[in-house]
Amino acid sequence: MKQPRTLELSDYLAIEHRLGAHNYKPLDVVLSRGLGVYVWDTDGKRYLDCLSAYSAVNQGHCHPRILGALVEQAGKLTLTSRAFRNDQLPLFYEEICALTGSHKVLPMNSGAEAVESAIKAVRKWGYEVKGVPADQAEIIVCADNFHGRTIAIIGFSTDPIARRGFGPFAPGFKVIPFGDADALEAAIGPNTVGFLVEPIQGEAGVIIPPAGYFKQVREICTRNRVTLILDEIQTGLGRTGALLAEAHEGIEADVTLVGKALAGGFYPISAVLSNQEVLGVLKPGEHGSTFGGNPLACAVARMAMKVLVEEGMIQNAQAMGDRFLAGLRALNHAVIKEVRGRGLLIALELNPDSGGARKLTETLMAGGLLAKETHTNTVRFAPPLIITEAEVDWALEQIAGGLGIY
Ligand code: IF1
Repeated sequence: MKQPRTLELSDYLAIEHRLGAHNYKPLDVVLSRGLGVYVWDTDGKRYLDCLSAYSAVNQGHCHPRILGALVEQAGKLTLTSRAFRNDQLPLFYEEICALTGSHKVLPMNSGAEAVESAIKAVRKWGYEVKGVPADQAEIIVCADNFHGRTIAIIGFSTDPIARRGFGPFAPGFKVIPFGDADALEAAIGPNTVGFLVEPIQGEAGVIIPPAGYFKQVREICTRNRVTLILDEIQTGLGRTGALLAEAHEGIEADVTLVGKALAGGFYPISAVLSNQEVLGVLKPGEHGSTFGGNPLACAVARMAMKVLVEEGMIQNAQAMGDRFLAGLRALNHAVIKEVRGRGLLIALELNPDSGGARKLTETLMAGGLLAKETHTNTVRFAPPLIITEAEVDWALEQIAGGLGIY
């Protein structure tokens, strides 16, 4: 049997540098295996994963029950297109609606596709139900948003790096500050059809809104007949210690977007969750996707949702998140500017003169903990929701040690 090529770290880096587009600056670690909260590099070194693939591996790497569902379905039927029906999609619909209290589902693949699909559906709802004049629909978004990388989405990003060189952009979006309900009220006009917002701004650095903000947002949107679209692609599926982050705010969105951990890191699947009034505007032939709602994605997602609930991951995320946050706040180190978080979506913001978040992530990597900086001074900690007390305590020791170098 052909022996696997044994490459040195430098070989992997050189090939990637030579042949791959340089649209990321990853840490120089080459991973080859993952299980639970751990991943291993090609030299067999173990790391505690504190990124969870940007919250797409909430259930832990290679969860055996989800793997089993993937293997079983992959041997039966993987893709039919939506020209025909399959036996997994209706069951996925039933189970995700029961879990989230939704009444209609549009299955897509990536998070950005779910966001784009929601924009299309809400615009069409605006024209056909709310009575907005053709092509005049407006959607309000927040500064420092992150909703994906497509042209329409980066068109309303306020991050110059995400926008530079990609214009021209799509019209019909208005930007307001996050956390300011008065700004939302003032921005709404007769053609406003939706307010698209993350319950907690992830990429912006885990920005938690002021208490009561979303209660005000809910009332303003209802009163002005503006659909509240919550992007829970990163905050959803247990990440913040509740199934959906909206639960912490005591509100319900009109449209909820989920993705990432929906299939436990095994397969891209996302969904637009809403009701007949909004998703009922989509008629045959008006929207679609080759892989959207395929039986393999649906079978894997069904098991991913099942283990999330059955194995108490959501409750564990709340308990371990409280422990992680309390531990970081106890560090009380001069280099720390702020600790923010909810559940296991946590950010450590360092003071500008600290040497930078990237340096901390490189120090942590040397000690066997993988985390990612967001912008210059913030490190995000988002381990799989199955992390134990002992593993949280070990992570806190590593972080304290890493900060001690300053
Ligand atoms: C990258 C982080 C960024 C998201 C929210 C939609 C999407 C995402 C709230 C789009 C995706 C990923 C994309 C990845 C890095 C990561 C990320 F916040 F999670 F860290 F960029 F902000 N809504 N987030 O977070 O979903 O199309 O990627 O499936 O693009 O670098 P996608």
